[in-house]
Amino acid sequence: MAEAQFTAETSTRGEWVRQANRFTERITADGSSRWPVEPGRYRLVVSLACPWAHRSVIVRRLLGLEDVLSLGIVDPIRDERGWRFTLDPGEKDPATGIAFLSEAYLAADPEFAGRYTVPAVLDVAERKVVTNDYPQLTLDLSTEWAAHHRDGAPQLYPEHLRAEIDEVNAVVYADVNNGVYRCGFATSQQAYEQAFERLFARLDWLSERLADRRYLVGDAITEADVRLFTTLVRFDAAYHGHFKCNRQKLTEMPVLWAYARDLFQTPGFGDTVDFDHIKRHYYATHHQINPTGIVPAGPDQSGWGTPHGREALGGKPFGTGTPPA
Ligand SMILES: N[C@@H](CCC(=O)N[C@@H](CS)C(=O)NCC(=O)O)C(=O)O
Repeated sequence: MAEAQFTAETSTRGEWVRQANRFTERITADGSSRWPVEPGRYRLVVSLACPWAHRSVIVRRLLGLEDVLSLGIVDPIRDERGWRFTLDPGEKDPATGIAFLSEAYLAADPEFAGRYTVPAVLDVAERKVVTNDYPQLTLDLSTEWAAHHRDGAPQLYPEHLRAEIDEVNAVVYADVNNGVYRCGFATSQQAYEQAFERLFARLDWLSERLADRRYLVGDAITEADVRLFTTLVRFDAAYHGHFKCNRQKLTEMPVLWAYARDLFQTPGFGDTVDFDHIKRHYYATHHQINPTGIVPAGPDQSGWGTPHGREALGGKPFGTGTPPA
């Protein structure tokens, strides 16, 4: 399946073009969509390997939504039927009873012929996908789910910073979050080199931006930091080798490395990272890139806990709020 999809999402010039999100319904506070916010009704299904899913895991934890929105974690290794609940007892998701994420996609749309992707939010009782629209999902956790946030939850998408957050997110998405995939999944030298140039030019821009400010927008963590973090934390473990994003390692870009360590050491970030799932997923499931499926033993991850010195730049990670427990 991976091979076929790979071809389907490659342009004639060898560029990787990501499929659109198919299920874009929203879960809303006022119930104006078909799907009202309701504690216990929905389940967030993720792979801990996936950067798009990882965003939602971080935001859910930062906002303290664990008790109202449950979490299902799939096996980092997909088989030809896609994501599986093989980590759970009986190899079924305990909340919905499904064995494959595809069951929930096909329940929502029997004709669905795209990739079955994470993150996906399921209606537990109906066992079907409500949304796989990952960019909207985390924003909605900040806004639509506000009535259920924990005391002291940070403002990840504050109104007065939204325009700037959106602007940063757009370039980080195009050049960095998706840029690493465009490097890794390119099938022509030229497409790879173009993606590579754009990626590292943007990382240089980010290094400059973050040299004298602790966070990307404002002086506390926001959605923009969450989105950049999930790519940076995978950089040396997966993208540098597997996707050939190798002008430098993250550990060789001093500002970004300190910034990433600062976030890693912030509750809600590092404690949601699973390097084992990350490495096994990338190296063992993209057969077109790594046919042997051998998962590298490195890199040494011990540097993540070392002092970063960025407190000196000021800013407070949670603003007027507090860290999650
Ligand atoms: N929904 C987006 C982004 C989410 C995404 O790509 N998730 C990956 C994991 S990082 C996935 O679930 N892939 C499943 C597949 O390719 O079959 C997409 O379709 O490209």
